[in-house]
Amino acid sequence: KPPQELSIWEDAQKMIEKARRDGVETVWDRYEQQSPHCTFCELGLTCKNCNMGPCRISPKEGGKMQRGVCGADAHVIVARNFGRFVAGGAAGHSDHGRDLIEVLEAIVEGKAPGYQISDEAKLRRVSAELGINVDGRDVMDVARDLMDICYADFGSRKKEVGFTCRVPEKRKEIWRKLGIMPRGVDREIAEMMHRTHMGCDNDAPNTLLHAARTSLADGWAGSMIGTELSDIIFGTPAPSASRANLGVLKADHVNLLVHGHNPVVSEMVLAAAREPEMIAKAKAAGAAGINIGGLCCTGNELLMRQGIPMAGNHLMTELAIVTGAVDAMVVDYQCIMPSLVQTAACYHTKFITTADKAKFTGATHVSFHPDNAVKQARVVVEMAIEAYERRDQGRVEIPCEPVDITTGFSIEALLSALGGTLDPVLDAVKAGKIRGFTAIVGCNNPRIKHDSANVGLAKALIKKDILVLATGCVTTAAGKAGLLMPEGASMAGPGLQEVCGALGIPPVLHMGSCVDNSRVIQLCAAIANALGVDISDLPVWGASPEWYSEKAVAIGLYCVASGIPVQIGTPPHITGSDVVTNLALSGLEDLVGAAFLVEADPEKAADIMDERIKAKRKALGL
Ligand code: BF8
Repeated sequence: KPPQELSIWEDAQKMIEKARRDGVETVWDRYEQQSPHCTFCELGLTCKNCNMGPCRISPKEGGKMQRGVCGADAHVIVARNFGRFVAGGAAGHSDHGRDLIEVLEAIVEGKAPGYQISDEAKLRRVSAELGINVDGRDVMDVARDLMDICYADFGSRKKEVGFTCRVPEKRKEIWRKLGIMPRGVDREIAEMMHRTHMGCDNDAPNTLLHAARTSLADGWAGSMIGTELSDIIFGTPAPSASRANLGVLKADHVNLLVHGHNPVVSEMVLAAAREPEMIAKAKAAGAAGINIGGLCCTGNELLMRQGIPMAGNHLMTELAIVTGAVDAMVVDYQCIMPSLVQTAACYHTKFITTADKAKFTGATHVSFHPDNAVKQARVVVEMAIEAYERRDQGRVEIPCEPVDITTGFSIEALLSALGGTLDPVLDAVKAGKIRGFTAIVGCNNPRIKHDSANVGLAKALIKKDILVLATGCVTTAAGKAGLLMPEGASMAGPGLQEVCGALGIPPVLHMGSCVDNSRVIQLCAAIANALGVDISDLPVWGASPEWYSEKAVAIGLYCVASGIPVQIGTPPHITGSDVVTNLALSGLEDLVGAAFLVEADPEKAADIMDERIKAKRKALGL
């Protein structure tokens, strides 16, 4: 396919062309090789959970193969597969959250040189919320108690995870009645694996309810702990200016890209790159300096807190290397295409892994732990400088100029911009200037023209005076489209334009990484609490038009289970079961007050979302 059909962006199109010239395979090539995909698998009708199989169920009713060898029917198999998919996503976010607890533990024990408590006020505020006595106590004593409470949220000893203290009482009652109150992160994930073992939970709706519980443990515990501890350790984001697209790479600098998710690694690499000694080494190697750029979610983490520019999102990661200007890419875990090892090998790029739980054959492994991170970060930066010396400037092509963006809209930053209370925003909602909110989150997927739906939906919604919040890979998409700048409000409807003008904010607010979708649910809960209603009463949506990952499904499900309906561009592998599909698209509405909408067309999706927002506003008397 011509590059213009694969991505909406000039930088992507140019680099796809260059990859073809350079003989480098990309995700789009492999997608084509894999197409058409297996129909059984697409429908969710294959089961590999035991060694009597693998089995597949015929989608034709009445045909042969209506049950697996064990007797499981299509509904049970689809629900089991979906449950494990959600468990995978919840595990990813939550294990990331646990890594932050381990860093906090190392700080408390004095074994984490380079890490510190950067936001003591937030440490005390969050700890107090969780019932810890903070008055007059030493910061490290409070931190130790917070660490203990967070660890306990992963276990089996709680009836309700700690941050459910933020959830409106009405919502908690729904969860208790349905038996989906999250008790412990590891517990719900392990129970999901147990239930989907052969011969356990053989009732599809029952399995799906536990999938919801598992996702809630992610959103209200694993991810929320990840966000809150990241803020405490690295600082709570505040609005700042930055830039995005492949133009953030600099031909005359050592370019070091951080990719993955956890700021535990990327923050330390950034700190090392800023050391005068490292800059001197880069200059001695002939470079003008060291340029750190972000990819994917750890890029979001550095962007939110440090204003570090964003080189690209998920489908840009290979293309960044294709510029020939990336000297090193350092990664931790999640969403890192295994292909990057081969892409890097086509150039001079050093590909460096850092997490012992995410090694890549062929990569250089520099093992990061809280006690050695400062030292290892220097090793990484030195490797980038060495690679710069091998760079062939004749192969370098930086395809465009960067665009300006603004970032850093944590809840704390929003509140402080609004004078300490949500009232100005609520007033704008009541006056109809802001008609509702949508968090557009998640990924890219080669099934969909890169960023076409992410940008298309954001533009369609702001035109309807719906304020958009962006996280994850949607951030870069929105930024490249000019939607993260106050001037982007010119693309919004008149009401939103007025509010953005008055507050000096963009029509799309960057709230962080995918783990930071916890900020979105926290904000929804805070608005619901302020209005004395349930989250499902609010004129809000979640959306993930180009999602691809298990984590995105976990996010979608915890939003729905929290009362926030979610639009997705493509369905997960559940359509082989009408029981499961109907539950996802409508049945959940009766149970939790929200459901999924599958609509690939951004304009159509925006219209449907708008109708619901109208209905919710009316029910609230607005
Ligand atoms: O957690 S948005 S492609 S990078 S899964 Fe991955 Fe999707 Fe990007 Fe971050 Ni989230």
